[in-house]
Amino acid sequence: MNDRDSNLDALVIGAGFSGLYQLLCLRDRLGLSVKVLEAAPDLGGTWYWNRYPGARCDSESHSYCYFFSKELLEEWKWSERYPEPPEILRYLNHVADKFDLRRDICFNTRVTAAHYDGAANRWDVVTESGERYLVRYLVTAVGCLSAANIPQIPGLESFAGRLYHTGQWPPEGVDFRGKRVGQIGTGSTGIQAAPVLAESAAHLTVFQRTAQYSVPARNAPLREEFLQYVRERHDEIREVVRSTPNGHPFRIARRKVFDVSEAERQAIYEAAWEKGGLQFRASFHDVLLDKAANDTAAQFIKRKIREIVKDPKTAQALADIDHPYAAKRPPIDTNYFETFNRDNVTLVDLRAEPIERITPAGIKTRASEYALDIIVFATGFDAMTGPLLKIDIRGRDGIALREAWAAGPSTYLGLQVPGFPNLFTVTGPGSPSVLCNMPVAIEQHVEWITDCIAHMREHGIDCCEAAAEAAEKWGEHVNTAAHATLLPLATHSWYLGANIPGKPRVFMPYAGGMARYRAICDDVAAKGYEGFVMGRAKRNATVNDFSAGATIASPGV
Ligand code: NA7
Repeated sequence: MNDRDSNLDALVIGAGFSGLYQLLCLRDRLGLSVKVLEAAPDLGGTWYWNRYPGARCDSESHSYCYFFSKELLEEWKWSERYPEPPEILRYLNHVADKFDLRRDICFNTRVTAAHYDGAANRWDVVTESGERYLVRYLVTAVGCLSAANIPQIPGLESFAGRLYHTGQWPPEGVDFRGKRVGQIGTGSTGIQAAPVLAESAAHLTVFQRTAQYSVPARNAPLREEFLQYVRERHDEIREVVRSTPNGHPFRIARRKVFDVSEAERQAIYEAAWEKGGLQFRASFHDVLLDKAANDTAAQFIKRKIREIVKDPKTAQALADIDHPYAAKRPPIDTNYFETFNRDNVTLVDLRAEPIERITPAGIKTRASEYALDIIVFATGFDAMTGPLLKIDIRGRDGIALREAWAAGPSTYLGLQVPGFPNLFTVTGPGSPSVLCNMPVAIEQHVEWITDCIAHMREHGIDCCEAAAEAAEKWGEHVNTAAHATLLPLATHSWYLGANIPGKPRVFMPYAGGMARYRAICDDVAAKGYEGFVMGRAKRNATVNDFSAGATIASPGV
């Protein structure tokens, strides 16, 4: 093992949207010495790994970007309404070049452990190849959806063909021509992948456990007039993404579902369907708040599915959706339902015939055996907590994060965990994160963390830690915010951790809305970081001996 590198102030784990901006803020705004450690051979985070066929961003490109630099906004031009991974990677590379970020990123460097050394008030960070760093501040920028979930189906290792997970896609791509392909999973990813796989595979068999709603994305190249509009209105767009609950560049309608007549309602849904995208969800104010209101949107989409899909049995299986619309992450698609009208595509309804095992030749369900050359797992992620728990993170007194979160994640504002001083978690559980257009959530977190560290340095504070009481109250608030919506009614959603066997069922993202969350965070900071214990760690003493004057205040919720 190498000697510890103690010359850095801060380490950032991950070089996606979060890590790049966090590096820029800590290095160029605060003047800290910082390095980013990234497991992949290149930058991009989610977009480095998710290069499966059909992969696209579900946020509209003109809002899927950083807003901190006017110059950056003005010089970048997106080509499509929803960009594909190569274009997003080009954008992130442009950002990295413009701000000279690469020189402080170590690629192919996976962090395996991070232990808090109380005596030194430093994080002792270890990588897979044995490098060690001793730093004051540790920021995780590991993403919410980066720990791939490959379900442990019996016989998995016996399969004689090739297996791929969409979130670990080989950069060189996969040739599906002439192959019998099985796709397990019909979430946002599977819904994007199936139409593209069907175009090149000899046959595609889609294994569906839970039917999902989907609305057409209506992707298209961006016309010059639109680009011109965006160029002239960056401030306005920025204002919208910062003031709407989901950080998207459109506002949620004020009208409620039953404020309008049945005919008017259908016309509104029809127009939203034609327009496409996540905006469908914003057609009425109460779609995600009132079950009867939600039913009208659900019925509209189910009717569309039955109209599109010609085979009545397949249509029935696709439209047999058991949860409210948008209670699971709502996918958007390009010809997903139409794909089931192709001769080379079959839907297998796993509710009727569950998978029994994977065999050398394919997938065996209760009713049949499907011969396959390739299986694509579009089975999602151990979301939000998974990427953090993959690292052996230990806080004060050697407490493991895994132990601290045995009953589910506990954080204050999704930014810090009690018992883990100076550890900041960008888009951690308990923050809006996945319920928001991600770059908007990321920018807010990165800037808040930067301001917090600046505050510490200005005031000679060298230790910041979420107070246990504040985290407890915040956890209650996160739970209350979720239950004010229909989101918890999808009892099998990954928002609740329900997709991972044995994972505690806790609603993880903050559903109170990004704008409200931003106001809470700003208020906490304005009140001297209320709910955080700010202190000076005594030299040669354990860090929980804070200097006199450290405050534990109640959280600002
Ligand atoms: P999701 O949304 O978690 O979808 C995973 C899909 O895989 C979903 O249809 C699951 O069915 C299915 N699945 C998971 N495990 C199994 C097993 N064991 N057998 C059969 N089917 C299974 O992941 P995505 O990658 O699509 O999307 C993740 C996010 O990325 C997305 O929300 C966007 O934010 C971007 P289930 O519904 O659990 O019955």
